[in-house]
Amino acid sequence: MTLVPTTSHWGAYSVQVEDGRVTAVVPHAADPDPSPLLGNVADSLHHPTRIARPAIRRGWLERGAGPDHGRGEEPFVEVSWEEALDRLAAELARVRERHGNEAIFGGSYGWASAGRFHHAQSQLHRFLNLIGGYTGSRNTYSTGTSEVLLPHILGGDEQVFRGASTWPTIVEHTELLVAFGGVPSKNVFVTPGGLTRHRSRHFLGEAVARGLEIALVSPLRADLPDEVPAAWYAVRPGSDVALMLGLCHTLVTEGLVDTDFLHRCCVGYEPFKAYLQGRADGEPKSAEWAEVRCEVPAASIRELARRMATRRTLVTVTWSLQRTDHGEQPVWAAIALAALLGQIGLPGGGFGHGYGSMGDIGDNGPRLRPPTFGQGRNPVHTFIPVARITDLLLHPGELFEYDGETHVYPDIRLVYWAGGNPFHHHQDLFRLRDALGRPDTVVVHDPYWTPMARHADVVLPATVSLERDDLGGGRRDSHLIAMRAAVPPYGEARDDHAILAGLAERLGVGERFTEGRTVADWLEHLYEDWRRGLERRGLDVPPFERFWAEGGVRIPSPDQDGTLLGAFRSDPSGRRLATPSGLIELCSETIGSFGYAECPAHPTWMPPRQWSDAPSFPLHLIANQPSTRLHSQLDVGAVSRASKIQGREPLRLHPDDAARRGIADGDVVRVTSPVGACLAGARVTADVRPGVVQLATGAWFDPQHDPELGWMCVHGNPNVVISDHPSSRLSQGCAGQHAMVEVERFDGPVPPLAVHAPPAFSPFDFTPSRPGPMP
Ligand code: PGD
Repeated sequence: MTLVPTTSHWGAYSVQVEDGRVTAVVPHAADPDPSPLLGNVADSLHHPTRIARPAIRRGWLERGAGPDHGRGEEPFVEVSWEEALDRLAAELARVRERHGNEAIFGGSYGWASAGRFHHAQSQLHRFLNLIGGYTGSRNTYSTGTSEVLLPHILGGDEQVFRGASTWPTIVEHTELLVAFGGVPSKNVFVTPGGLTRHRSRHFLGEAVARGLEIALVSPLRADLPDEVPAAWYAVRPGSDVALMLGLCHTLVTEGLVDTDFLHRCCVGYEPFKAYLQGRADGEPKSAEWAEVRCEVPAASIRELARRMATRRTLVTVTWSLQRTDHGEQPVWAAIALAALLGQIGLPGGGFGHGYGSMGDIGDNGPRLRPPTFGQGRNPVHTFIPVARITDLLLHPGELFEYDGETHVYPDIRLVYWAGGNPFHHHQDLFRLRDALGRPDTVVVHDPYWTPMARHADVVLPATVSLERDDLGGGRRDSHLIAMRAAVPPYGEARDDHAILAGLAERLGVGERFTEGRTVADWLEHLYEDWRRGLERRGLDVPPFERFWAEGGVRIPSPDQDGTLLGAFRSDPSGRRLATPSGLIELCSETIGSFGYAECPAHPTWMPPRQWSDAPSFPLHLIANQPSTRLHSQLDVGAVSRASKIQGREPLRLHPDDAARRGIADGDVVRVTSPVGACLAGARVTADVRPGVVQLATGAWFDPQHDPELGWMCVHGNPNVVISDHPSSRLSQGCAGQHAMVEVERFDGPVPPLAVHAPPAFSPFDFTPSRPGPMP
């Protein structure tokens, strides 16, 4: 049996192929804990929702480019590659000439697939840069709020994202892990670009075996593996900051604060302390004060604070906590809490961000950049914070604030997306749908008829990783994998590189785009470049030919350990942080000077805006990452489909909430909020605290109209019921994690899913008399 190696965001593996079909998926030999998501690979490869041929929305062909609310509803016309690329090249030329490159939105956010060369966004950005640039996007949906906050208070984000205590250090030193958001094991399989050895669950088990105590602070027990013992603090969603402040207040009033650390390494303790004591607002942030907001008993809060002060304690916050209204606050308040304890920079102590949010956080693999494909430079400077996509399309010319500055939304005429699915990642999806009616043209490359592809005008079928040669590895990966094409491309699918090379050729930049190299030449070039870089650091890897023949290479770098803030801690004036004070900023004059009421100068409790939707919408919805797929990827795969209830995404709710509404396990339910409605399948469980429901992201958006109930997603995409409001004006980060909702049993006939089948196609008469957006 021949095994063909490859890698993915959920890990490295090999496939066995017979007659062009994958018959077995075998995890990488070095992976001690392979991802269950590997089970989605085989049957999604040739699923009917693969895009077989280039397709153009019929209305775009008939009526030409222009604002059109037919997107997402009209049939497609399948066309030849020549036809599709000629028309698209002409449309790109038209938009550039009439409106300038600023009118092209090419941010194209999304995870696409692993593979250093065939990375969809890198390919697209290189192409757009060569034709004069594009309006881009900044930051990520993952950590967009922290990415803007952390430079102000720690001088950057590297210290926490990749420089915090590694798992082996935690095993050795940490006595108490206070995990806000837990350490959800479903996420640790995933790392952008891949992680060959999944070891965090193993390390967590080892730490517990050595006596690590865990305080799980989350409304969901599943945020820590079942087998890991923990004291469960089932907070009300969105109230962690109140709990953190209650802990800080206890430390202050009971004299448990490390004043030496605060004076040596931090600024802003005094104003923060004054806030804790309620000097300005008359409300001391005591444990009793916190109890009212987070619903954890005051006595438990006090007891936890005392335990934290007497042990090596690591305070961690998952990324989901900053994906909320006022999402800066839980991160900043946790840093303040860790600073009060005086353990920042100590091995296994202080603050961590994202353990359990991503596989490589805490991993001690090599800190070496994998081979990288150059994108060039974007001559256009207009941008949006990534989660402002709908506002961008709806409000051209309007001002927006971001990180202390004011910018203008440009007038977008052409939206170009490759490797992302905004109808998965964005919020208030019916508003997004409306906004996507505004530009002249929407272009999508994707292997699948995702909801985004269905809302495009020009849809170009991309290959998946198993259909192309590439190099793969994540940013802390122990291996670089020779990803070999295992099966021929589906239908007429082409690599993103080949698609863009075809467009580049038509627009006169073909040679500059490809640099005259074939894909094989590029892979060898990127690898050899990387190899020379390693050589300069005294690290030896084999030449390309051997690497390719052997299916990959183990990167010969010692595992990394330690914490980047350790050096700062021992010499704060010599190893200044890149903050205005050179120290950790518990109070930031810079942030205060921006005057954002929703993000003041120090960590502050503010009730999440959606809480005011109660009592009409009394249940807290948590819309977190799924355990059965990566985001919306391979939603049609076996593992993802097997988890659905009557074909709907499962919604977990507490038995008391279910009983009150007459809902039984397995029922189809309707979820409503002030923003929208969706169907889901009820899963009744006591692992969710009362008053909370959980519905993972990633079920493909399936908008259908009911004559009585109006529009809803019949599949269970939670982003239909979550408002499109940023975390704050500071970061403008995605706040998609939470909403207030009501849930009721759905007694009507359950509508069939449309989105797991291809869209409608229509013939088209291409005689020259027909209009169409050709110049
Ligand atoms: P994916 O489903 O990974 O979601 O959002 P993102 O858009 O990244 O989309 C990737 C798309 O790329 C898929 O359609 C896939 O088919 C396509 N693709 C894969 N490989 C290729 C390729 O080689 N070429 C091309 N052209 N296409 C390819 C993720 C985003 O969602 C993220 S990162 C986070 S953290 C957010 N999380 C939340 C959340 O917690 N709660 C809510 N409510 N919403 C969220 N949205 C965000």
